[in-house]
Amino acid sequence: MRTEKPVFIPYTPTKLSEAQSLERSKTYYEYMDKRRSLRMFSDRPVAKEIIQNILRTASTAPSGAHKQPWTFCAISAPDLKHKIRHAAEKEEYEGYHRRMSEEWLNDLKPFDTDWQKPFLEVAPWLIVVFRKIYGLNEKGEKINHYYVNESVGLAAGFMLAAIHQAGLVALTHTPSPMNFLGKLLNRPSHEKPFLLLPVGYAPEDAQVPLLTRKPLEEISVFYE
Ligand code: IYR
Repeated sequence: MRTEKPVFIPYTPTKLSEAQSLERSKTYYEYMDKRRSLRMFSDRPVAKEIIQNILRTASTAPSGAHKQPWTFCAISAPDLKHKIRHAAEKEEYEGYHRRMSEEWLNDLKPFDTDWQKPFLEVAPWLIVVFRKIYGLNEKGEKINHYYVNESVGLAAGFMLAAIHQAGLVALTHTPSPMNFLGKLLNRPSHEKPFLLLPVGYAPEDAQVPLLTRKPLEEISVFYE
């Protein structure tokens, strides 16, 4: 039975004219359109405080019943990055040689990927996003979480935008299966790895595959 009354406080959004809204929406689109996934990184260090701010931004994402069902692990320790690289490469080797279909391998040709993942050691930080399938209260009792995949996907999107805003680059890497990450990072069994993001600065000679994005007409339908 509910005993406490919900508390509401005023919300004061930034007030903009229509012209300002138009300008800012366009500028932000053009800025975000510059974001690319990178598979190569500079070994230039990235200050911990920058990573902390990125994680704070990710945690501003909406979540089911505001349960915030995520844990973000940030790794700069070289020995741990080394272990993660080797465990990831072991799974990726299996993937490229046995698990992935002919069609899948063909679809990946434009990216020129293979089982080797040196960027997992070169990038100064690895961020591992975990989804918490349930929470625990102070007494160790289970707390329900809702829409965990959607919530964690949103947080990961906010994180990628924050990484871009900080002038850094990342790769949304999902070595499959990823359960080695929970083991190496000592996470409890109700936390499941969702995404592994190497994060750092782009190297001077960075290259990305020539890709285009679908035009608005192809990805949207307006009902006016
Ligand atoms: N996990 C592999 C394969 C891979 C799969 C997809 I879907 C990609 O968009 C890219 C790679 C790897 O990381 O190489």
